[in-house]
Amino acid sequence: MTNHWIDIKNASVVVIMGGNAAEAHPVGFGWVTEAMEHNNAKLVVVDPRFNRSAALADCYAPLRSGTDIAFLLGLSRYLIETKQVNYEYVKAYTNASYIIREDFEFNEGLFSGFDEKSRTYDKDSWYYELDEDGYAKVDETYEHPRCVWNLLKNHVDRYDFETVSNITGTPVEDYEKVCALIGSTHVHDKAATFMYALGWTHHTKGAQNIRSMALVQLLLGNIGVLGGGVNALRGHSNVQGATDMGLLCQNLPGYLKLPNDNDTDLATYLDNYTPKPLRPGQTNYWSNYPKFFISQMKSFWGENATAANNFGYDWLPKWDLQYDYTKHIDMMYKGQVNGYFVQGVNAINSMPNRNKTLAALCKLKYLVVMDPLATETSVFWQKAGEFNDVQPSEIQTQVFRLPTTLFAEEEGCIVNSGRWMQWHWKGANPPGESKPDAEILSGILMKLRELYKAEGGVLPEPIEAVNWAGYHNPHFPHGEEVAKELNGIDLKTGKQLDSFSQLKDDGSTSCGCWIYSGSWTEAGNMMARRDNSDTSGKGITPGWAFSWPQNRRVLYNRASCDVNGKPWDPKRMIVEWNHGKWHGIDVGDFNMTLPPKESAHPFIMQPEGVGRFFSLKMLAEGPFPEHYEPMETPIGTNPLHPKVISNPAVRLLEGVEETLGSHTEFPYVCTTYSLTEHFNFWTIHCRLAAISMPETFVELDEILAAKKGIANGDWVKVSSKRGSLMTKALVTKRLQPLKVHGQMVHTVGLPRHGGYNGLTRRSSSCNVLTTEVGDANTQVPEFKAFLVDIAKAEGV
Ligand SMILES: Nc1nc2c(c(=O)[nH]1)N[C@H]1C(S)=C(S)[C@@H](COP(=O)(O)OP(=O)(O)OC[C@H]3O[C@@H](n4cnc5c(=O)[nH]c(N)nc54)[C@H](O)[C@@H]3O)O[C@H]1N2
Ligand SMILES: Nc1nc2c(c(=O)[nH]1)N[C@H]1C(S)=C(S)[C@@H](COP(=O)(O)OP(=O)(O)OC[C@H]3O[C@@H](n4cnc5c(=O)[nH]c(N)nc54)[C@H](O)[C@@H]3O)O[C@H]1N2
Ligand SMILES: [Mo]
Repeated sequence: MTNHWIDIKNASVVVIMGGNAAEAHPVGFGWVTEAMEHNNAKLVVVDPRFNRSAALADCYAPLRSGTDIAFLLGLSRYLIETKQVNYEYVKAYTNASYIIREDFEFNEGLFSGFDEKSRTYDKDSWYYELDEDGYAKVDETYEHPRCVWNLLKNHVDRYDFETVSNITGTPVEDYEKVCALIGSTHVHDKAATFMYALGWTHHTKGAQNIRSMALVQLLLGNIGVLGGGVNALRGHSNVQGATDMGLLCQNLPGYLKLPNDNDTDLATYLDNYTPKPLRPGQTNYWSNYPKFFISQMKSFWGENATAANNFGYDWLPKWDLQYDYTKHIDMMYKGQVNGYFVQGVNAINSMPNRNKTLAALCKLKYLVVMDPLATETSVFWQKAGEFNDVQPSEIQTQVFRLPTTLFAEEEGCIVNSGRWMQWHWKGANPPGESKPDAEILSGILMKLRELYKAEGGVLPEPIEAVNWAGYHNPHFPHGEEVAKELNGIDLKTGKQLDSFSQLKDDGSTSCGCWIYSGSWTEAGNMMARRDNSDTSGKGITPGWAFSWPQNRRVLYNRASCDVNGKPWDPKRMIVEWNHGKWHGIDVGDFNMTLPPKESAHPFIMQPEGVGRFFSLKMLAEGPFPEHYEPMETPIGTNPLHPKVISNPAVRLLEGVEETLGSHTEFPYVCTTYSLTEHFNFWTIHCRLAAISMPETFVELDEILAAKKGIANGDWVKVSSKRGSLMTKALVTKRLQPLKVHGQMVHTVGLPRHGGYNGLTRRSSSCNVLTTEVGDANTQVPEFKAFLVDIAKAEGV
């Protein structure tokens, strides 16, 4: 979240789109009802299903799953057309006036630089026109035909109300109401917040869904202000922390990059990831990259990292391919992988195309499952016979089950969606022989070192050099020790650092994760603070826990006031310039020693300091979002450009295209979602949760049910090109067929529920049906829009 949970109470309009906070974030949703009760806020919900969030909404609009970009680009067009734009904000704080290169083009659904064979873009033309000093050219008059504002206007112009409704199925009356409510926040004294999660990310254009919303928020001047922002609601309790810590295969902690094959040496690597300013006088905060990175290397390798050995750079693995989940399952499936560590994931239930995952696990030599529960993955062989002729006894994969503790059975820090690092204490002792993950992994490292010492082997250096010396017990580093290391230390004085502004690139500071700097200083554990005083009444509680970065609660907050430092809305003051000084209720997201004009570039992580309507080379499929159909489309065409139907830059692993179904065979859209009564697949092991929602089901609308002769409670078979499952029908008014491109499109819904190893009724997870094709940037699978058929099951 750019903002944080409590801040939602400051919103004038709350938009829940691409998520279902009332069910999946029921505690945080309390701040939505707070805004409605005490701030007269309006709640807008846009979702294919009339869900529990919709039940409380002032305005609900249905849309076809996978069409949010058309919806939001149409909204952008409406805002520009009706002049409901925060022009002062757009002028001062966005790249609207920047000029784009002459060779940039968009035609018939494709941007310039597309290579059909590799399904990738050469992105050179998606860039600013530069002057002789390397700075981006701007045209403050907005007359230049290639300034971003004119390109944006042109790009969204195609998305008029009828076109949008024709693609999304949203009735025009509903669409107009949503547009008017959101548009009402373009004035200085109103703000809208957008709350989203999987309804936007689980698509082949997930990242562009979120970009489309960011465009709307920039047009309205809603970023960096109280009650506004771009607010991703995170899933597992510490998934924010896991992402911060470099969970993704190409990241290092603190959103630094894991080097790839092209980063041949340290100097090249630092040069590739340290941006140069794109306008004069910019903060360009990533210019500090070398300080963050070298300090991280000191934390990784300790005294073994020296200037002479490039601070251990050469010991880091260099990636050649994106080894995300679907890629490595595909490699296993093709027999290219020996062993697989599954730590805190239930791959069989949660990951796409279950039958392929099952087949892949059968090809391993060994599988290690680290989990407190006996998950379906840890007994995968029991199901393997279901879809092929392999008998469980023929499967050679050796399985090791290492029972771990659960997060509540150890102390540590959990980072919530609002970036708060909250320390927690052990709630209970773990049962049986379970061990904390850190103890298991350290045990493996110690054993590997022993083996290398005794037997030798290739590439011993990283195993030998990794810095474990500081831990009291190298077999089990404690949470406190790791937290202090992540905060960072001045190696000359041995003192904890106060902030990442003290980091150096000469090896004299050590810091595991620069954004966490300040969380454990000489004054102690800032994450354990529990003072909830809110003196401003605006939900800013600096004495509660630690909010990265720098205990800042609202990111980009320089944008809450104008170029001269005067708050756009006095009631929404976060920082202001007063009597020759900055004052504020939050830590300023800029250098507070600079006068207003010199700090008037709030997006300090961008080398040009402004928000981007045109996102340059950031994303795989284009610098502007564009509507593409889901890979499995119920209408078989793209009404905007029939030649480019789905995302052209999607990665298609070998053989996957044949696993995609067509609308003639599988006519219904299927979407999958969470239930309040269960947490993913763990709580099927919990008796009370199992009683409250004992079995899975499929939701379908009354018209489709009548057409198929299906009554409420009937057993039905749901099938996709990849597999099928049996479940019970729940016939509901919550789903309605939508009129799309001249036809009625029906959506069916499957909850994330099921499994055969817990206490609920045995069933297959919805992932028997899903496809592994994913977002072109993140590879997150298209779990929310794929095609199925449904039929009454006879004789059950
Ligand atoms: N009780 C409970 N809480 C949970 C979880 C749980 O299992 N149970 N899971 C946790 C996890 S890991 C996560 S990631 C979060 C998930 O949190 P959410 O993303 O809020 O959860 P979902 O139910 O997957 O999906 C949200 C909504 O997206 C809608 N949707 C589907 N397709 C589209 C689309 O194309 N456009 C739009 N606008 N909406 C669409 C669905 O109908 C659904 O109502 O929840 C977390 N919280
Ligand atoms: N079709 C479809 N598929 C989906 C989704 C969807 O909406 N639709 N949602 C996706 C999303 S957002 C997510 S996050 C994934 C979730 O996918 P998973 O993460 O596979 O799902 P969980 O059931 O939450 O499994 C987490 C496991 O971690 C274990 N665990 C808990 N604490 C600890 C610990 O301290 N250490 C270790 N080692 N293990 C621990 C739990 O016992 C549990 O088995 O599913 C994805 N799959
Ligand atoms: Mo999640």
